Amino acid sequence: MRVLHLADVHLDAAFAGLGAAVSRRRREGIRAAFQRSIDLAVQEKVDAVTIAGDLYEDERVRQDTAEFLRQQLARLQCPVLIAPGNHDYWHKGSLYATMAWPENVTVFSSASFTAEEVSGVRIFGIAHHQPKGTPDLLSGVRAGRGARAIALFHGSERGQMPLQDSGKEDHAPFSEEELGRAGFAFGLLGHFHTPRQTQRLVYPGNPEPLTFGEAGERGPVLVDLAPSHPTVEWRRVATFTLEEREVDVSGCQHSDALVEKLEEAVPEGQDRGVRLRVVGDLAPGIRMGTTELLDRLRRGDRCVELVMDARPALDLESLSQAPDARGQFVRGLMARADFESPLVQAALAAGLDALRGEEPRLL
Ligand SMILES: [Mn+2]
Repeated sequence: MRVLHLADVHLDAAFAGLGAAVSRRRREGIRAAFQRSIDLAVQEKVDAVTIAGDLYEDERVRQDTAEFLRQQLARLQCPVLIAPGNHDYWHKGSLYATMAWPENVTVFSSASFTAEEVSGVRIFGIAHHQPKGTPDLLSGVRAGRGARAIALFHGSERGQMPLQDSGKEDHAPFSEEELGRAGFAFGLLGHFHTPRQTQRLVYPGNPEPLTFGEAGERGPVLVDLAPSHPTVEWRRVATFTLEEREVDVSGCQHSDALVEKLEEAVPEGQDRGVRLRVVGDLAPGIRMGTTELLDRLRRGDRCVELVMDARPALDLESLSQAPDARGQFVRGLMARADFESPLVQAALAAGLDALRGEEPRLL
């Protein structure tokens, strides 16, 4: 008994702040990754496709995407079981409730577990009915007697939140022990975007990268539910790659040199995104804000984000001539034999920050 398991596809995600053209390409990437997942399920002749929530984003999903979903799922000869999560929670106006889904698709709409039998295995699914505040879905649950029981739901394994993406809320918290106590041999889960696998559960992770910092294998998994410890294989379907690069801009004397240096670090190709961490000393003459820099770096609709960690370089010559406490402070330090030492340089930077009324940088 083999299933293709997916979660956290996030069709129609917003990708705010990347510009209209790039965010549209990213959404197309999500669709392509989903389509490839369905291709994979067809090729692998799996017994079922399971989806553990966040298939789409309720407040943003478009009719066009709904039609796309319907057409893709109808390509499958096998059952498709969907357990709605927090982003695609079940409600009367939801796509799940209002759309005519293909016959092979079952959307678990109840807020209690119900079972579907597939190839001699019972798959128990459950729906979130609200976008937040869903309690522990496993509490008091017993799978009962019968064929092997597998759980399919969207939830947060307790103790794993700190390892997951910042800003994630604790939706439907549960523990691995609870899965066992409830009589489930395995959990096909969703919610955590960072993939996770134990002997008793799997979080496949989002198939298409959604934010920077998502490295490693993620996306659909082929799960063989027959062995006592089910086996899990990750398959890559992503279209975009997102990289992070650090660029030291010390030595760039003017804004064009700065832009050129950063452009060199932007990878070629429309499906490669990069987050540039800008470090080093920014020449004193450069007065270029992040917005203006991004405008230039995103020419040709490239997928670029910036983290500005560069500090303005100190113009010691003019600082030492300042007719105030700053000038006195700088002249005092410059007179020292150990002026070039890291400690004095750090004291210089911290002192100037303090004299400007800023929080001193860390020594
Ligand atoms: Mn999600």
